[in-house]
Amino acid sequence: MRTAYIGMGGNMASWAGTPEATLAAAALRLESLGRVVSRSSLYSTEPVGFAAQPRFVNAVVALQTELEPEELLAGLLAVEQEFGRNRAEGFANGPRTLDLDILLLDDLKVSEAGLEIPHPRLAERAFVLVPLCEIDPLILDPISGRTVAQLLDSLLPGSRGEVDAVVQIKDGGWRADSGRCAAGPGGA
Ligand code: PH2
Ligand code: MG
Ligand code: MG
Repeated sequence: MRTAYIGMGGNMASWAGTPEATLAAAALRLESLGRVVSRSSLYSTEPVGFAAQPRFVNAVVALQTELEPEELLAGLLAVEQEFGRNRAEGFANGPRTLDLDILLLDDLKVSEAGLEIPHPRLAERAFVLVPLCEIDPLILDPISGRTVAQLLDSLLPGSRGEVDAVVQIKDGGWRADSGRCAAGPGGA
């Protein structure tokens, strides 16, 4: 059994409703691929890579799974499609109903056509590091050997409590427990 950290994002409505509702419904569908053992908060985030689009809603979930990396990827792509993701119409960094990315899978390193683990842009993106850090600041990136808290600190030195680009959405319906990343936005 491995633990996968799955990055979730979206900024267009799907049949399930708003991006918040889409992420909530998609998190339930992820139970078909394993067991969702923790969820970050939902975050409203500034678009990265292509600015002229609505803000994203992002979150990270921890998924315990027996699936091999390729099977997990296939399962995630199928859930994306279920929620109306159309890769033929979309473009890199553009608007989408649902994006599901494998950020980390234990300490595995995978480099294949169409599948790279850890996610190649993990260390550059506050919209994944903030929610990862909320789940557990000590999660290790097997490439750099650094924790997600250290990666976030390098990205946003000295400003982790005041990141406009990544804003926690206070929503009791999505997540039961509270954040554990003391230095992160919304943390204690
Ligand atoms: N995903 C991208 C590109 N840019 N920006 C935000 N804020 N959130 C995302 O999930 C996101 C993005 C490509 O996958
Ligand atoms: Mg992505
Ligand atoms: Mg993706």
